[in-house]
Amino acid sequence: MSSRQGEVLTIPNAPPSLNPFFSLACESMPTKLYEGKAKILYTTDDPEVLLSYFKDDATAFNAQKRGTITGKGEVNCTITAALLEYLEGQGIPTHYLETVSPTEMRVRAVQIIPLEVVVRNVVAGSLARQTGLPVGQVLSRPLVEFYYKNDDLGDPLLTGDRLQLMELATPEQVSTLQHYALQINQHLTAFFNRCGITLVDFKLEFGLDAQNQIRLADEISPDTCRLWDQGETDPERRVLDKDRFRHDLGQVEAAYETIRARVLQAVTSGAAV
Ligand code: AIR
Repeated sequence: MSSRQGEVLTIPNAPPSLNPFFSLACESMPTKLYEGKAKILYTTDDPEVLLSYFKDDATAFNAQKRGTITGKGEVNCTITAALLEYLEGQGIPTHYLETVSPTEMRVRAVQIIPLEVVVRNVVAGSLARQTGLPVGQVLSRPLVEFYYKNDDLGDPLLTGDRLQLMELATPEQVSTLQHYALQINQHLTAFFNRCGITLVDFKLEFGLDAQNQIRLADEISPDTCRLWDQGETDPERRVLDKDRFRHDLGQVEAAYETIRARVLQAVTSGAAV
């Protein structure tokens, strides 16, 4: 196939950092392994390493609402890298290896456990809707919830018995997930407090690496956390996360940018360590 002069050559299914100039140093052609709602995973030369590309695409309510948040890929890649590195430093095993472009990071290949682990410190979202508890009520202790990661079923909340019934993880793995989730909550709550932000709730995903070790995977970003500005009391103005997109509150990009700036400031000032 000949290419016309001036035409940009792109390799279908190759990650953005390799297009339009495909690296000859790369022994095997990277291929798209999995495309999710917010990220794409590509293979690399090393079977134990994948490339995770962060998209600007935004979805909510199990993809019933779709849109784009300009620059989100870059912002979420930066925030995720900073937070996963911070958590590694606190002794939490994660899949993060290194950032290779503004929207791409190398991660350890893990087999994702099909559970969404949600931790809540303050009443909001589905907890408020399903219990009638008032939004903003501080919980006396953090709540850890397990959801079945299955888009066709709408990611249902699992009871303890259903969790056992489904055999999505062994009882030992479930208690490790619970333990990590609470530890991560302590570290992230402290981190965000130093940024003047309340960590209301968040969702985590974990996977098993080649040695069968549980590692924190996926992302930690305003897409997956509820983050409220401690300097604002107004229930709409304080929102600095994906709820701005979900509920059409406007200023979505500005909110994500605020989180990036405060997270980076905390990291560079060393306040987070
Ligand atoms: N979450 C759950 N599924 C996808 C995501 N991102 C996150 C939300 C929120 C927390 O989990 O962003 O931070 C709880 O969500 P909800 O809707 O159950 O209240």
